[in-house]
Amino acid sequence: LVSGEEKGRTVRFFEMMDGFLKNDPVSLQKDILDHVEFTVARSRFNIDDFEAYQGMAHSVRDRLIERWHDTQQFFKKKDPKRLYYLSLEFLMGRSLSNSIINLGVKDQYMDALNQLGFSFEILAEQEGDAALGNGGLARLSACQMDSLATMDFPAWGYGLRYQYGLFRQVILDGFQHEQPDYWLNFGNPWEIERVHVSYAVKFYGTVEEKHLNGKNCKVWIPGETVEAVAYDNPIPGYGTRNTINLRLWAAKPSGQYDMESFGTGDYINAIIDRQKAETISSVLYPDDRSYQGKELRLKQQYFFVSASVQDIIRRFKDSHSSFDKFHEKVALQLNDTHPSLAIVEVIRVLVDEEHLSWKEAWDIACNIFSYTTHTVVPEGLEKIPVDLLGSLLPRHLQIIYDINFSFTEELKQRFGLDYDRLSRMSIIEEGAVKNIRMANLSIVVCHNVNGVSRAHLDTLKSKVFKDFYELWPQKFHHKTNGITQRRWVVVSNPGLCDLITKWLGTDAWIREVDLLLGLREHVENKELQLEWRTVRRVNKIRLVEFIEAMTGMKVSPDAMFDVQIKRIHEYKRQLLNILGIIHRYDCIKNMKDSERKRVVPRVCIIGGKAAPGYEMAKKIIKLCHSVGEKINSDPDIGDLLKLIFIPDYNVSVAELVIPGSDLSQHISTAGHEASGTGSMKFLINGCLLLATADGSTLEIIDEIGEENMFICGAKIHEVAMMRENGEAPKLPLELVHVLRMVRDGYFGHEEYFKPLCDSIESAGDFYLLGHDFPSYLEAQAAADKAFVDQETWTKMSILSTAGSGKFSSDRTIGDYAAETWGIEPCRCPF
Ligand code: T68
Repeated sequence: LVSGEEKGRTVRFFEMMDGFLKNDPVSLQKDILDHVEFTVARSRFNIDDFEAYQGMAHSVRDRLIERWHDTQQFFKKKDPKRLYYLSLEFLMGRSLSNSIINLGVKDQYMDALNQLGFSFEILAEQEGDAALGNGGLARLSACQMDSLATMDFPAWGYGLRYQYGLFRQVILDGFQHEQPDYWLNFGNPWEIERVHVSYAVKFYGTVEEKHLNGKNCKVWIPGETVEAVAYDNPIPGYGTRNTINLRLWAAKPSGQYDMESFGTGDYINAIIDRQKAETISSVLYPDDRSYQGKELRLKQQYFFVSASVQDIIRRFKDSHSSFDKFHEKVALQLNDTHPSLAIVEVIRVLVDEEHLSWKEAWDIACNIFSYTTHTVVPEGLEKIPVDLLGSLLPRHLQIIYDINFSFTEELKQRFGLDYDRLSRMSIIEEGAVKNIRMANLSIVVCHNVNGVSRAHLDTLKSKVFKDFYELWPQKFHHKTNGITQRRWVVVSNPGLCDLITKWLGTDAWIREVDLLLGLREHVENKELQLEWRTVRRVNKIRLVEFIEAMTGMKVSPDAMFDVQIKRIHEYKRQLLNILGIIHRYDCIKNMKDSERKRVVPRVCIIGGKAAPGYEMAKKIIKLCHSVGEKINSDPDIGDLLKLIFIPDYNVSVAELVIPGSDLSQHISTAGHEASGTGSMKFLINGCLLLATADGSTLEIIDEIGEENMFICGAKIHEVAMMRENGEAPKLPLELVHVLRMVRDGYFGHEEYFKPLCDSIESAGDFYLLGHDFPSYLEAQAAADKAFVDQETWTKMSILSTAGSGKFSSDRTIGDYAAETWGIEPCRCPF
């Protein structure tokens, strides 16, 4: 409620501010120059590109903040059910282009910069990536934030503001080296520090039983307290005024003093000790699949969860006097189990601090939480040693035991004393080291458990969560992943964006992606085909220049650009790709001149990071370099084949590479990729896919037809059968020959590469490279054949874009909103 006096003051202030910020080129120029002079504190008479970027970024930030305020005010007034999206990783990439496009001011900024004598493209290049995440899971959360904002959902993201994002990959003599990514070095114009929004987060200590207000209560006396300070990152929607918030927490020493350590006179050491608190948010863990039960990782998880839960409850209490409506106003989404301590924290706060009964707190938790898993194998599930959790969070351990007690009682009622089942399903894993199974905890409490593709849900039901599916089939669902067409076409492929808009006669597809289907009716049109090829050619030339700048290699844009970019993993089988390239090289070497004329020239591009401790992945990177060196310098081969490794793969590299690729590879061993989202970015950009029938590829086949793709390899059920039978299939001769070349030192370093060869030839070939090699080569041959006929290729490319609508994160978010979160759009008036 706003008093008359306050209202009058607001109107007066608004008039003094001259209404909303103006977006005509002259106003933009003035704002940019003001920021250069007063925010960046550089002379406006001598501005370099970086300073101009900073000035521009700050002027965009002002416009974001304006809309952010309006949106938050509007949400406050309407008090809709809000979604809180908890993720330990957000891979946002750059913000400048995306922001001005979503704000609808790109053209005005282009004009303004031109008049000032700057090129937008050059300024955009000044920005570094925000890389607060590892791979698919983290980029998914970024795409989903964009969709939440665009679709007007009242949502908040919560995460951790790491000082060091994902490491930078430097290649020296073909080996990966990791360097720190101190991304905040030059300031970050996209965040707003909220020194007044901070919460104390407690660790360690003991739990005491106290009698308060006639009740027995547990009181947690912490051993350490750290302050969580909020940094807000506005996320603008496209075609709407709505700008939602991504709130990231940074750790700071607590304002509460431990008088004893200060009282002992060791003032300097007491300060230094307190400073150590900041390490909690200092660095992102670079392992994208394994869990090591490290104390710092657990601290990070609890730190961000505790601050977020306090913030959510504080916001709710601002406008509600009891918790009766909490479940009608709050939905909490767990992006994998990394934030699953939020479940325990909500129960703890409601019972210990808000004095609700256990039953009330339990019912609330069961109603508000949903969980999405990104894992396909039981070994990939997160476990935390009981001792570690008990010492860091003693009260939480008690609560977990209480939850487990009720749960196992329920199991006994249902299944009798089936001890095998009980031990499989228990939240506590017994053994030499007792562990807490975070997935079991999440499934027990969450009302909804989602997989990330149809095939993934099948695996969850039949393998990973089989027991739980039998108990609660109604909890299990899938929401096939998606990517945002704003970043992955509008920002990164403006040529294609304009072309699509021209042929559809509208740019409405940027919000309603299903309209892309309309391209199908024009697929036979020669004019469209020609324009399509022209746009793709321009993108390829841009990629050629980038490759030369990064690697010094000149490649021909006439060749087929064949790309595999993603984290390096044995199951993703970059090794299969490289062995295929060796085979191709060997074939060309042995060809007569007349045969060579028929070879389709290829530029093979591989990029991706290996987790620092993942030896096999690092060997794959080195093999790629050694093979590349040999092929690229072989005068016999010339432009027929090139192998390029693009170092330091990240979001902005992907934005450049994807629009310039002809063919992309998604060749995980079937059953190992939960979904895969890279394929969707290539698809919407009209790049053809060479893929195994795994994860979301199966749904892509349904949408665009197998005839428009190159599918190879064993199917999921075939892999399962081969594994069950324990058969090690006989390796095809072509593969044996290629492996022999590696073993014989054809590419040098034979000792170093030996484990790679052994993994296929003597260690059981777990990822089935041997089995899939022949059909992989066939798929590659089919791609060559199709590429020769450029008209057919172009049609396949157009049909790929046309059929990609299902794989927009707008569709995913719409499904989550309706089926899981129960939230409605809340659109801020313009
Ligand atoms: C990926 N998972 C899946 N995990 O592998 C991929 N894990 O199939 C899927 O498309 C994507 O999630 C989105 O659903 C990951 O990226 C991680 O990055 C990760 C990080 C830390 C710990 C465990």
